[in-house]
Amino acid sequence: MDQVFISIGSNLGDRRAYCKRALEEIAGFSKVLKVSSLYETEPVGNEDQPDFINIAAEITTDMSPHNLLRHLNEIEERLGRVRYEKCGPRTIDLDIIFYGDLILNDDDLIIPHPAAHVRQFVLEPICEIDPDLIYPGLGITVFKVLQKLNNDKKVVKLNKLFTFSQQ
Ligand code: PH2
Ligand code: MG
Ligand code: MG
Repeated sequence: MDQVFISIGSNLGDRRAYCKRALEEIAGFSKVLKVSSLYETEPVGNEDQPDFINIAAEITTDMSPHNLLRHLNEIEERLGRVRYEKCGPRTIDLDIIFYGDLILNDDDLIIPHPAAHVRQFVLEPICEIDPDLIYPGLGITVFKVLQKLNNDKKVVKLNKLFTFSQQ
């Protein structure tokens, strides 16, 4: 089964609680291998919004990428995400960053996530749990990709969310 990396973000309401609930729901249909610490991160893109909590999770699943995306979108809906504006504030955002070494360019799903290589708030949590991972399509480790970034936005590592143990 492929190793899949999911980026979790929240910047509305009880951000930690939304992240925790999203992880629990993800664990309901996949095997969660690793969860990063929480990171408090300054918004990128639309800067006029609250800081995010970002986390990375490494999972395995036998779901296809599109089926996984559908499940993640359903969790976003259950956790009250409303899409007011692109890149605007949200209770929860669940993005597929890597799906094994797959490279996919469909209209509704691009893997690796098209902006992941320039986003510290995505790369740093992934690097914490798997720094030696080769970035599909770039052929260098995520650690190297992170090193090359000049990001001036705040990304602060907080405590671990919780020890995630799955039966
Ligand atoms: N997500 C975005 C846009 N900007 N900034 C931070 N810090 N964290 C995010 O998760 C984030 C963002 C679009 O999905
Ligand atoms: Mg996103
Ligand atoms: Mg998203």
